[in-house]
Amino acid sequence: LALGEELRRGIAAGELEVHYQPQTDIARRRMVGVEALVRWRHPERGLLFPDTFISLAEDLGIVRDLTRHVLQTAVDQAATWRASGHDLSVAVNLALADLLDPELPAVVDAALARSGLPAHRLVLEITEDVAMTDEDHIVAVLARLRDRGVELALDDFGTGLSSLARLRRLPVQELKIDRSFVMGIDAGDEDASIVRMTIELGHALGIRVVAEGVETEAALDLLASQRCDTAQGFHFSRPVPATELTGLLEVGV
Ligand code: G
Ligand code: G
Ligand code: MN
Ligand code: NA
Repeated sequence: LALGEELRRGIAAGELEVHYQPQTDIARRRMVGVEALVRWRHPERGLLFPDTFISLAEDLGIVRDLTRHVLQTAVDQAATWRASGHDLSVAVNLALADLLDPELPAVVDAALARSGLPAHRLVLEITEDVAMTDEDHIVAVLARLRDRGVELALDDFGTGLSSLARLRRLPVQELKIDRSFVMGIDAGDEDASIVRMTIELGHALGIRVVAEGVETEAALDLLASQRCDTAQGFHFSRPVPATELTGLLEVGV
């Protein structure tokens, strides 16, 4: 648990950083939002990615501290971009422990109030697996969050065990197609069929659809022909620090 103790210390010492990955409106070819992705600037080990410490934070019961930091940082940053004329949404990932935290709605309210960011510019991402867990309680928590005017996204869609009946009951405004379906997409292949079907499902339910893992112009063109709403991926940018994202906004990505 050495790394766990270090993570407690690192969070308290302000070693977590938030990077941002652009989300582009496909029809208008314009950046409309960012996803906030946490990194840990470890003093000896360098920049650590969330796959090395999120599950550790969950095991230690400190993911709420991590989420509070990411949420406040991301919302403040989106308010700063907004003040300089860039009206972006900002998406923050939540873990199961966050949804089970009775203080979460108040934490969200406080972050929005402090920053002045309009609630509808905050998107909270919940993975498909989490959304399908302990369903009635999760649906109630999501509804409480939704009452604040924040938007809700179902992340990694297609990889978990979604039922259409549950999907219909979830108050989500966005589906994020998992990157495993999008990265190697080619017209006429099975992934293209799955993606097309997912876009149609989302639209039939009045939900916008984001494709993750868009790495090529060809993938983007195919998604455009399938009327996908938004694209995110290395074709536009990898996740970058706020100052670099500001640079991308200024050149008009
Ligand atoms: O680039 P990437 O390595 O950032 O992200 C890897 C995974 O970590 C993704 O599944 C992402 O959802 C998750 N992740 C990134 N940032 C956060 C965060 O702030 N909180 C939570 N709970 N998960 C995150
Ligand atoms: O929350 P989620 O699992 O969706 O986090 C997004 C993850 O996907 C991050 O780890 C991010 O670095 C990664 N990612 C974003 N765009 C791409 C891409 O185009 N290709 C690949 N391989 N990974 C990506
Ligand atoms: Mn995500
Ligand atoms: Na995802």
